[in-house]
Parts: sequence; structure tokens; C-alpha cells
Amino acid sequence: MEVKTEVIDVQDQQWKEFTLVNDNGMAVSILNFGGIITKILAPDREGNLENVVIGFDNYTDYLENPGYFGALIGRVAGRIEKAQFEMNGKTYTLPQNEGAHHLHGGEPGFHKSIWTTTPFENNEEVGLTLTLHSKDGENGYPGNLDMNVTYSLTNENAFTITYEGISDHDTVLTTTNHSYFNLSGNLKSDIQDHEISLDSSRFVELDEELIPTGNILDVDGSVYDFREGRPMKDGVTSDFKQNLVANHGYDHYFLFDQDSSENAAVIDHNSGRRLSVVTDQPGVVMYTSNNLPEGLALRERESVRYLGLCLETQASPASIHHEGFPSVWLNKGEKYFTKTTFTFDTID
Ligand code: G6D
Repeated sequence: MEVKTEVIDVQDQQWKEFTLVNDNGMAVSILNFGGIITKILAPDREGNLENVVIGFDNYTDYLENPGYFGALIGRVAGRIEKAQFEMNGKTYTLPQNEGAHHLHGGEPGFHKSIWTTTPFENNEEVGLTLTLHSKDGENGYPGNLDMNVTYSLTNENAFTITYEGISDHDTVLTTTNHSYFNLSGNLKSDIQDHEISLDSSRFVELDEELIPTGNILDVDGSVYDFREGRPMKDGVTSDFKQNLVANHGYDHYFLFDQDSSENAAVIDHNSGRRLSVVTDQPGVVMYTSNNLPEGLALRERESVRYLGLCLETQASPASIHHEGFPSVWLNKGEKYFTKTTFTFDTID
């Protein structure tokens, strides 16, 4: 196992790209800019190592990155309605960076910050720690926040993301990673035939602006029921209102039932790749890149809709305005800690 480091010149900046490599040749490449995962090489059933995430060909494009490819997201992943919240009798107003609402921590959120990076290696894993200090009032969020994220890779092809944070003031926080997975290998096909399983019987209803209505819907009898596995394309062809609201696909928060040791799984039967997701988070936003800007120059091809699957493990920003949702509130001095493991395997 090793960590390779490369300096990348991007306009007037010098970024660092770290590549974690395990003994099977699986590799994960990460930028200090945004903690962005630019590439993951994983084996297919024949052992061919191919890239399984969306990434830009020209790294300058990460300066804009309208789809948040591969990026760490925060302070609050998802949408905060009306870009406002009340806390301790005070109203906090955040940048309205998507219509009247606030998306993915604003600009520049975690995804466009330079993180301080330290690679590491031990007998079990190889990895990278990334730290960031977000000042009190940054993008309207209260509290001086210190974040520590760790990416680590083992020889079992398990890639774990650990998030730790602490604030000197009551605040809101729920972080995630916005990688777009595509198990076909080198983006040779889209994700419509990916078979998805989710340990979830409930999901959050959205309005036309993708803002939670406050209702939690049951998946029973709908194309939102992934408990026995389902091809992603069911959400594309569905005329169910929530799939139409998401622009012919999924863009929804699923609450986990915790009935399984595995929270989510994705299989590409053509390549034989299988991705397993295990997290301590109460749910996941599954986004099937319905709104992916088309024609972007990616490493292997131009972008098209449905080219990547986002599994954004997190709590729910709906908890800011509604009862009964997984909380994003963080008390002063309380330790924020969450861990998600993505394990890459193959089927016969
Ligand atoms: C779209 O609605 C989706 C979001 O869920 C996603 O995170 C973003 O694109 C990148 O706005």
C-alpha cells in the first residue's frame, strides 16, 4: 500500500492530488481542493481496474463544478428552505444560492475550500486526513467550526470516509461526499441498468422546488421500494409524481430502517462490480444525476444525464423546519462524528 502525491497547477493555484493505492491495485485519488475524489479504480469480475466515478478531464473545471463532482459538502448538505433558520430565538440568513433557497453550504462551501492535508499509512490502511477551519458567520452559519475528514482504504477494497467536527456555538451541520458512482467502468454506459438496494421503507416528499414538504412517504407498492433490489431506470420511466418532481429520476432522502447490516448496495451485472454502503447516518440522499449538466468534458467522455449515482449519506436539513426528521442541530462543544464505508466487490 502507498500514497502517491502530485502537484497540479490550476490557473494561479497549486493543488495537491493524493492517490491511495492498496495491494490489489485499487486506487482513490483526492484533491486538497474541496476534498474532491477525482478517480476511483476498482476491479470488474475479470480483475480489470477501471474508473468508477465521474471526474473532469481538465482540473480547472473543478473551480466551477456545478454538479459538485466528488466533493466534500458542508456545512449543511442538501437544501435549507428559504435559506433561513431560527435558533435560540435568533434568525440566521444564509446565501440564497439556488432560487430562494440555500444548497450544499453555499459558495464557497466545503467543496471549494483548500483543506490542510496529511497522508498516512499503517499495516491496515492507507489514507489522508483533511482539516478545515470555518469561521463564525461564514456563509451565515453560526460558530467557529473545526472539521476533520479522513479518507482511508484497506486491502479489503473498503474505502471509509470519517467526518469529525466541533463548534464553539450552537449551529447546524450535516456533511457528505458528492461522488457520482458508475460501476460500468470508465463511464462506458450510464447507470440506468444499475441494480440498487436500499434498506429503507420511507422517503421524504419534495415539492416542485425539491424542498421537503414535511411529509414522509411509505415506499410500499412504488418504484421507491428498493428493499429487494430494483433497476434505477424504473425511476426514469415512472409517472409517479415524486419521480416527475425530480425530473424523471430520484433526488430524495431515504430513511434507513436499520434492518440490515448493509444500508445500500449497487450492482452492475455487465461488469460484475458490486458497491456496498454501510453508514452510521440515519439516511441517504439518492440522486440519479437527472439534472447533470450535459456536454461537460469528463475524463473518459462528455457528460450526459443518468451518468452517475450519488449516495449522499447524511442527516436531513428538513429537520430545520419540521419535526420528526433526522437532526442537523449541533450544540456548542458537542462532537460531531460520522462514518460511511464504501466497499467495492464483484459478483460472478
Ligand atoms: C441537483 O437536485 C440535485 C441535487 O440533489 C444535487 O446535489 C445537485 O444537483 C448537484 O441540484
